[in-house]
Amino acid sequence: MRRAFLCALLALSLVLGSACGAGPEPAGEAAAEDLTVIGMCQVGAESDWRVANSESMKAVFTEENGYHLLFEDARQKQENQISAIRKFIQQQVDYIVLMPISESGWDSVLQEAKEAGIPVILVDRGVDVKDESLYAARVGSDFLREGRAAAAWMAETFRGEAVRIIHIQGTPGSTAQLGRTAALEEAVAAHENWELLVQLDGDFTQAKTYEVMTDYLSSLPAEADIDVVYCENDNIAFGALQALEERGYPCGRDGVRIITFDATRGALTECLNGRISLAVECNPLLAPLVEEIIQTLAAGGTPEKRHYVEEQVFTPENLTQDLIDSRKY
Ligand code: GZL
Ligand code: ZN
Repeated sequence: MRRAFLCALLALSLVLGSACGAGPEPAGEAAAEDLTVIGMCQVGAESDWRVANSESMKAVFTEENGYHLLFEDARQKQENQISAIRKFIQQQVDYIVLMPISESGWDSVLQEAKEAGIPVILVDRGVDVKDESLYAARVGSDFLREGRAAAAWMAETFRGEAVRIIHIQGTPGSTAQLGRTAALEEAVAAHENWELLVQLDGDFTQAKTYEVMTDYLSSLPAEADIDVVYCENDNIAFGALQALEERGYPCGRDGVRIITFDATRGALTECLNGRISLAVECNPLLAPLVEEIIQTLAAGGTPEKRHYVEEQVFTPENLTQDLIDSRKY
C-alpha cells in the first residue's frame, strides 16, 4: 500500500516536474523499479568524521542497490531533524535512519513514526527515550570504551606522575560527548594527582575549539604546566593544536600530549609526525551495518538492538604511512 502510494506520488512528481520543465526526476524513473525508500536525517557536516559517515551512507543506499535515499542535512539543529522526520512520515518512507545530534527530546516525534508504522534505525549517537521500542536498533561506537582506552594510555604514559589536563568536549548532550567525558572524569577521580584544569565546549568543530582554547590559554600564565589536552574529536584537536602552538606550547612527546578521537586520515598524519600523541578510532563507515538491519526488518526479522563496530588506537609508534594510505577515511 505504502509503496504503491509512494510510486504514484513519485510518478506524479515526474509528470509535474516535466510539465514545469524541471526535467525528469531520477527518482521518478526509479518508482517503477519498486525501490526501498529511506528517509535519512544527518546531524550536519561539522567534522571530517561526519563527512565520511555521510559518504558511507550515500555509497550504499543507491538506486542500483535498490534504494531511493531521501537525505536531509540538519545543519547541527535538532529542530531541523524533527521536522525532517515529520516530512519523512508524510512521505510514508519505508525506513527512517536518524543520526541524533543529542540524546534528549525524541520521544514524541519517534512515537509519531511508530504510529505511522515506519521503523527507525539510529546511527552513531543514541537517544534517551522512555520506550525503547521507538527505535528498531542502533549502530555505532561504544564511546565510554573509547574514552577508557585513552585513559588507559594516559595511565601507562604518566605512570603515577602528576598530570594536568585540559578537557575539550564535543556537542553537549551528544552520546559521543557523554561517553568520552564519563571515561575521563572516572579516570581523574581514580588518580589523585591528575588535575582537570578546565572543561571547554569545542562542539566537535575546529573553529569553536580554536576560539575557546585561545581565550582559555590567554587566561593562564605564560608557559603554564599543561600535560594533556583531551580532545573529543579530531577537529577539536586541530583547533587546539593551532591555539597551543600560537601560544608557544610545543605539542608531542616533549611537550603537550594531544589525545583525539575519530582517527580520520588528517589526525593520523599528525599522529605519525608526533604532534598528536594518541588517536582513538571511531569508525564512521556504518552503512553496511544499517543495510543489514534493514534487510533483517524487510525479511520480518528482529535485529539486535545494539550493533558495535570494531575500533583500535593509534600512536606515533604503531603508525606507518602505508597504513594511513590504506585507510578509507
Ligand atoms: C562519534 C560522532 C562524533 C564524532 C565527531 O561517533 O558522534 O560526531 O566523534 C562528530 O567527529 O562530529
Ligand atoms: Zn605536568
